[in-house]
Amino acid sequence: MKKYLILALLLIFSLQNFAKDGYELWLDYRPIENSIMRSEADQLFSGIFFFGKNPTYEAIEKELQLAAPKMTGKAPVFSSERLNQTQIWLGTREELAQVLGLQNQIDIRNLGQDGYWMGPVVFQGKTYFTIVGNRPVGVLYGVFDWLKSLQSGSFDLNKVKMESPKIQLRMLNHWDNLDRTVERGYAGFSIWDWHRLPGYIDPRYIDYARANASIGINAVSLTNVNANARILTSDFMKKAMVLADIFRPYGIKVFLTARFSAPIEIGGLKTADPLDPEVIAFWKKKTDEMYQHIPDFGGYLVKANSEGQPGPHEYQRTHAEGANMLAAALAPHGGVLIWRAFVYSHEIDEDRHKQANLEFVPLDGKFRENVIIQVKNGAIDFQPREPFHPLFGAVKQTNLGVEFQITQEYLGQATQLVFLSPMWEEVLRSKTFRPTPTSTVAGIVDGSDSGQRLTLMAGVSNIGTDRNWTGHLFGQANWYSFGRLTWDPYLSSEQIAEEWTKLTFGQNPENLVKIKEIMLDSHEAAVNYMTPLGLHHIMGWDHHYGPGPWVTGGRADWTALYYHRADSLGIGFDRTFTGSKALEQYAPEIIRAWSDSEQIPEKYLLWFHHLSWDYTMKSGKTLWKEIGLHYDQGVKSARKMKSTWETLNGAIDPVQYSHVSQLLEIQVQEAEWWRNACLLYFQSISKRPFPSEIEQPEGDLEYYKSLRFPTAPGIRPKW
Ligand code: BDP
Repeated sequence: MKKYLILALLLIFSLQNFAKDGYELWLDYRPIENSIMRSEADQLFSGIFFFGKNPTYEAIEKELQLAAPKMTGKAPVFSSERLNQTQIWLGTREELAQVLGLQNQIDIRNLGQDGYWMGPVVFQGKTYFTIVGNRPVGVLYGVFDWLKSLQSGSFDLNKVKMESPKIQLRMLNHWDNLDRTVERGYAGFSIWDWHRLPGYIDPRYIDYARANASIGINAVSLTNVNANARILTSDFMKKAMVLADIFRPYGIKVFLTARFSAPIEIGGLKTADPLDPEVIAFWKKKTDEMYQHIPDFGGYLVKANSEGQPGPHEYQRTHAEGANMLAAALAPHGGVLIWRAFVYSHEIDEDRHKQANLEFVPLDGKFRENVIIQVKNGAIDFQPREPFHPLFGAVKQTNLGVEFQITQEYLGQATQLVFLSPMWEEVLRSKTFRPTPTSTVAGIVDGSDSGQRLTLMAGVSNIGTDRNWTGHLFGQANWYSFGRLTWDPYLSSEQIAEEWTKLTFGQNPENLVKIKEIMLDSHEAAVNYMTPLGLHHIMGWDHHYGPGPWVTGGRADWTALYYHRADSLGIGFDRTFTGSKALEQYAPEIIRAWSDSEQIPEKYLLWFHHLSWDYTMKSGKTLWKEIGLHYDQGVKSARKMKSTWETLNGAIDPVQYSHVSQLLEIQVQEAEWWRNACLLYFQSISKRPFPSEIEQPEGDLEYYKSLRFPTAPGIRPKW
C-alpha cells in the first residue's frame, strides 16, 4: 500500500513538473532521484532549527517550504527547540557560540563576511547537519548550496564543506531604461515596473532575488549606464527603495547609475563641473537623501565621456576628479563609486583599442579608495572573442573590476545558444605578466596578484520579462555561470556546465554528456562562423546581430572596414609597431610573443596583424583558405549542435526540447548567413578562388547585402 502511495506521489510530482516554461530557472526543485539521498533529505527536513530570527532566515524558511515538498513530497518541519526534534542547525557562528559554545568545532573566521561552513556536528552524542555563516547571508548561501547538492545528486551527509567568495562585489548591471526598454536586451522588457512601483510588488522581484542569491550575486545596478537623471529624484528613490527592501534579506545591495549632468538636469544648476562647490553640495545632498531611503545603498555606477555621455572632460577635469567627487559623497556612508573604463569618443584620432589605457594609466594612484574602475573584458566591445584588456596589469594603485556582457549583444542575441563561460574563463585565466610574472586577469580582479582590497566582477544582465527570463533557455546558463564565476573565478566551464545542466535537465548521464558537449562547443562555433582568427566588429553596425563586413561610414568610421582592413593584398588590423602600436600597452612578454605573427595564438592573429591573403598558416594552408575553413567549421559545429540536440527528443521535457530545437534551427541558418556573407565579401576583395572544400554559398553578395534585420525596441543603440 505504502509503495503505491509513493508511486502515486511521484507521478503527481512529475506531472507537476511537466510543462517547463523556464520560469523556475535552476531552482526548479524536483523529486530527489537517488532513494538514499531522498530519505536523508526527508529526515533532515523533518526538524529544522534556526538559532536566530531575522529577515534572511525568513527567506530561508520560505525557500525550504518551497523545496522540501517538491523534493521529498513532505512539508518541512521547523522545530522550536534545538535538540530533540532537530536534525538541522542553521545560524551564524556567533549565534551558535552563545548557545552551545560550538565556536571551537566550527572555525569559520577566515571565511569572511559571506562564507559558510556546512557539515555534521556531533553534540551530546547526536549528529546535527549544520550550516553556519559569519552573517545570516552566509547561511543563506550555504542553504542554497545544500539544496543544489540534493538536486544535482552530489550531497554527502558526512562531508564538511567550506566556501567563501573570492570577489566582494558580485554584480549584475541592468541596462534598463525607465520606460522599461532594455538597451541590448533580447528577453522582453525591463522587469522593473517603475510605473507601478512603489505600490505594486511584482512577485518576480522576489524570484529574481532568490535566483541571484542562489549563485552568490550580491549587488545589482538597476538602470542603464546611458543614464537618466530622473532615477535620482525623490520619486524614483522611493521606488528603488522598495526593490532594495525586497533584495536586502537575500544579501543584495542596490546601485544606481548616476548621470554626470544630473546637477543641471534635476538640480537646476548651470554646471556639472566636479570642482564647483554647488555641484559638490548637490551630490552630497542627493547622496544623503539616497541613504535615508536605502541605508545600505551600494553606490553609483558611472559611464562618463563615452559615446556622448556627459562627464568631467566637458569642464577640463579628469576622470579622477569626476569620480572622486562622487566617491567623496558616498564615502561617509560606506558607498562605492564604480567608474567605467569604457571610454569611446570619436574626437580622438587613435585606434579605439588604445583609448582606455591612454586616459586611465596616467591617473594611476589618483583615485580615492572607494573608487573602482570597471573594465570590459577586452579593449573593443564585447566581441565574440577579444584578447584581455591591456588595462589589466597596466596600473598599480587603482582598483580594477572586470565587466562581462551576459546579454548576447554580439553573440546571436536571443536566438543562439552560446555558452559564454569558456570565453570568460579564457579571459580570467589570461596571463598578464604584471604585476608579477605569474599574474592573471583573475588574480588582478580578485586582489591576489594586485593586492587591491575592493574587488568587483560585473555582468551586463540578459534578463527581461520573457517568461523564461532570458529569451533563450540557455541564456539562463550564462546568468548562472556568471554568478558562479563571481564567487570563484577559477572554476572551470565544464564544472559550471555540469552543475547547471543537472539542475535544469536532471541527472541522466547520457543527456548530461550531450548537453555539456553542445554547451562547451558553442562559443568556439560562434567565433568561427562570425569572426574567426581575430577578426572583429564586422557585424551590421546598428543592430549588432547579423554580418556586415561591408559596412562603412558612421561615427568616426568605426565600422567594419576600419576593423578588418581587408584590401586586395591582405586582411587584419596591424596593432604592432608598424601599425597602431596598441600592442605596446601590454607587458613586454606579450609584446614579444604577439608582435610575431608566427608566435601569437592564431585566435588573435588578425586582431594584431595585417597579413597577405597568401600568408602561410601553421597548418601550411594560406590565410584565405584558413579563413574559409574556419567559417565553414562554424557552420558544421552549429549543425552538429542541432543534430546532437535532436537525439534528446523524448529524453527530456518536451517543452524544453522543442524551444531549443526550434532556436537551433534558426542558429544553423544564421551561421550559414554569417559564413556566406563574410566569405562572399572577402572573396570579392581578395579575388581568390573559393576554397574547394567549402560548401558553395547560395545567393550572391548583393543578396546578403540586401538582407535587413528587423529592429525591435531596446536593441537600437543610443546615438
Ligand atoms: C556597447 C553597446 C551600447 C552600450 C555600450 C556601453 O552597443 O549599447 O551603451 O556598449 O557599454 O556594447 O556603454
